Parts: sequence; structure tokens; C-alpha cells
Amino acid sequence: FITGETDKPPCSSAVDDLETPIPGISKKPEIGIIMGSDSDLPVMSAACNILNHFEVPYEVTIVSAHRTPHRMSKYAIEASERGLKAIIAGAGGAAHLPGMVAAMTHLPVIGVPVKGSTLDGVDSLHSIVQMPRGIPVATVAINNSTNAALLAVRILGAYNPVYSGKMQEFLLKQEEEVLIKAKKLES
Ligand code: RP5
Repeated sequence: FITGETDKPPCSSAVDDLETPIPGISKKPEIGIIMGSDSDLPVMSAACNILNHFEVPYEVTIVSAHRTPHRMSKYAIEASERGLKAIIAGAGGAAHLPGMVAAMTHLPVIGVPVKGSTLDGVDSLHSIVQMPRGIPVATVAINNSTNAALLAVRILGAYNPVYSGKMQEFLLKQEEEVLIKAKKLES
């Protein structure tokens, strides 16, 4: 997958670069970020930034439901045995990737509707959110891969206190930042 290559791509895991391991965090990817096309990367890179911020090991690659259906099946079927704990899947237009991956794995799948050049991303949103009963995809807002990554960190935090601790810190900091802005506005 892209992250392992020598010339560093735009979305590369910060955990890979750490010389000293972080206690409680493995270097093995725990989150898979996939997208239907390299044209989704500008949107999906925000998810990489969040996972880097939380020092979550992840992998990132292109998997297309329509152009590489066999690769998609292999990715989804092998994801759990390779150690992934959740998958973030971004796609635009006829965005079947998150749903099809969810159909072939028991892992949580978070779908990111990517806004294409027409229909404002509502097509992607509807394609991802309208899953049949039994096969859930947690769908975030159009182009909001930030929230997809934050949700993935919360999923990891449910069983790893390192991540839940980092999430609590993040929320406190976020709240503080808003309060500072509010005070500025009031003064
Ligand atoms: C989807 O089609 C991709 O996820 C992308 O958002 C959209 C357009 O792909 P390109 O034609 O830009 O490769 O499969």
C-alpha cells in the first residue's frame, strides 16, 4: 500500500517516522483509509492529518468499487486479519465503495461522500447513506473526512485508553479555543 513506499506520498503515517515507539500504540496500521480515485485525495488528506495528530497508525490507498472490483473484495476480506480495526472509505458520484466494503467485512466502515464536479456531492451522500438494513455504514457529512477520522479515533478509544485519553484532551482543547473566541467577541 502507498504508505510503505520510499518516496513519501502526501498522506503518510506520522507513526511510521517515530524512532521511539509510543507506549500502548503499535506501528501496525489500525485504520485503513481508502478512496475511489486519486482525485479524492485532497478531500481525504484531512483524515490523514487527524490520524497523524492522534498518532494513529494507518494505511492509505486507492480502491475503486467499479474500476478495481477484485482489489476491493480482497482489501475488504483481508482487512480484519491484517489487523485493521476500522475502515474509512471515501468516494464520489456513484459512491458504492463504502457500502460494498461494509458488505465484505465485519469491521466498522465510515463513509465519506466526496463532492464531485456535478450534483454538489448529494449524489455521493445518498449513495453512501442509503444502506439496506443489516449492512451499516457510518456516514459523515459531504467532504468531511476530518469527522471520519475523529470517529475512527473514538472507535479505537473504546478499547485503547491511549486513544480515549487523547480524544478527551482534544475535546477540552477544542472547547477552550471556542471559549477564547467567544470572550474576544464579547470584549
Ligand atoms: C469515484 O468517482 C471516485 O471516488 C471519485 O470521487 C469519482 C471520480 O473519479 P475520477 O474520474 O476523478 O477518477 O469512483
